[in-house]
Amino acid sequence: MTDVPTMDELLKDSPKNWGKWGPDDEVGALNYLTAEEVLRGVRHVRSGQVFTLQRLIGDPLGDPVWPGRSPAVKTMILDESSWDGADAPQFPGGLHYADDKIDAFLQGSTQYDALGHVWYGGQIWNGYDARSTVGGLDRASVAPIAERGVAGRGVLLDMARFRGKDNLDKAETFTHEDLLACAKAQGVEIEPHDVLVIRTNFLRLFFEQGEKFYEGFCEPGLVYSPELVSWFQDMEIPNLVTDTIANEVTTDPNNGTALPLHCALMRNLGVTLTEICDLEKLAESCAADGQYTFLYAAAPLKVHQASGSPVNPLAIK
Ligand code: UVW
Repeated sequence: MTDVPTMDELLKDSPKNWGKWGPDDEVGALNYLTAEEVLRGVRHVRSGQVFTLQRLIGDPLGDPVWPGRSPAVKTMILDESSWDGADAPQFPGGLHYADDKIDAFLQGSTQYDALGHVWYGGQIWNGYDARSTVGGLDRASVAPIAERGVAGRGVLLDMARFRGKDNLDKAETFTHEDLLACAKAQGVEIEPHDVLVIRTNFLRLFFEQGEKFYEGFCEPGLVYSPELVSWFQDMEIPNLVTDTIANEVTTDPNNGTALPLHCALMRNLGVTLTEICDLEKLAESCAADGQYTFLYAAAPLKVHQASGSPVNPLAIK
């Protein structure tokens, strides 16, 4: 496509929350999740069922990663075989132990994106200079998000089930109007400050197709429009959580840009993005008991100056 607009052109009139929470803010729309919002989430705990939303890091079946990233490599450093040889370490009393490590992209599995993870026009969230990312994020890294933690009312929007499919297809799009229709069909209302948890089950294809999954790679997801951005702004959505790698349709079919919602929602409004979640057990439960709301709680890892971090979010019903 030759006439793909720049983000500056596409998002010229798009709203920004820069400065709304002060000149040093690094957590953006998570500021909406006040103590009252946490209690609003707690009121949706009814049966005490806990669902973990993280995918297994180092899954023998592979890690679905954004093209260019590689799956986690886990290495055993010490195991019972380490104590076989003459040079084996000795501990008083005969203690043996296992040790291991992983070499992994911080965004190679279920993860929180830092607000400084993407940018355009030389500025990241809150107007900070994009040069502040050089050698590590001095501003808007994931660490402040990890420090505060995330808790509030979560609402599952099961777009795959709503469309009567096992999983959404490559490049299949939906809008905020579709989210509202999905919520209505589920008998739930999306409220201001809700953490939106959207199921597509698209990654099923990764486990079914292997490498073929990446041919003509274009994930399904939300598609940019000024109206959608205004809706997120009006609803004061703090956090968008999905089971896809990039939270939005990878290439916008209307303008050819890549990941414009990362720019409009994350960079400009400060909405935190959470990706590659496993929503299957939660979705089964919601469909069975009709309760699509829950306490959502997540504590990404505190990694210094990082652009993202692994996380195991909880949905508690
Ligand atoms: C990019 O934005 C490139 O990656 P992610 O899907 O981790 O946000």
